[in-house]
Amino acid sequence: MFNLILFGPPGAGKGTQAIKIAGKYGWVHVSTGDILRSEVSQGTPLGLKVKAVMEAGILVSDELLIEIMESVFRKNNTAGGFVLDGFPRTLNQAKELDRMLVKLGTIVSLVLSLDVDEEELVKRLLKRAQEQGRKDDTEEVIKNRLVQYHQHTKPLIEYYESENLLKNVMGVGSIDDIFTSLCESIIS
Ligand code: B4P
Repeated sequence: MFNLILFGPPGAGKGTQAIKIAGKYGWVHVSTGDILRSEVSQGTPLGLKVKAVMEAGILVSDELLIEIMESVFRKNNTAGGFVLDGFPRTLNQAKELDRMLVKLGTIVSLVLSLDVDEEELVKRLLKRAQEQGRKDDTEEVIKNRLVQYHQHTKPLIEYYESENLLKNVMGVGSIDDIFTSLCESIIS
């Protein structure tokens, strides 16, 4: 089982690239952002709980995320691989992920980190706001999401570097060129 984590700040293109990688290799694409947004749009009890938090650009609690991921792994226990997009986002989530994978007799295979400067991130997310109207793509919420990223998620770079699992990939350029670089990092 190949377990790939696609890592990066909000707007780095994790979702965009994760879909392409999952399609190419036949792996299961798990986007925690998409899972949470679908709960919100269906108005489930979980969705009602996380709606305000997401709209403010704050991270949803580790407890809920870990519960969601356990159920994803249980449902897909025969998968050949996973592309994790947006998870883990805290050190606690990363450690829980390790524990879940051990239970399945596997480990994190690779972490690919998309490097994109902050000016480009904001530009992309504001463009998406115009195209898709996502509630967390306003200028103020984007600022919050970047603060959350620097406080809680960026420290994972050190965690995965120390495990020798991290590779950096330039996340600026055409979607196809970035995809090619990611695929090269997967096979090398
Ligand atoms: P996510 O849905 O994961 O949101 P994201 O970080 O904005 O997306 P991504 O980096 O995937 O960017 P995308 O490809 O869409 O999270 C949303 C919220 O959910 C969080 O704020 C949090 O509240 C909650 N959440 C999710 N996971 C959680 C967790 N584990 N723990 C706690 N809370 C969690 O690309 C962005 C835009 O750029 C798109 O419009 C795209 O078309 C464009 N783009 C992509 N590549 C490009 C390129 N090369 N050039 C130009 N534009 C490009």
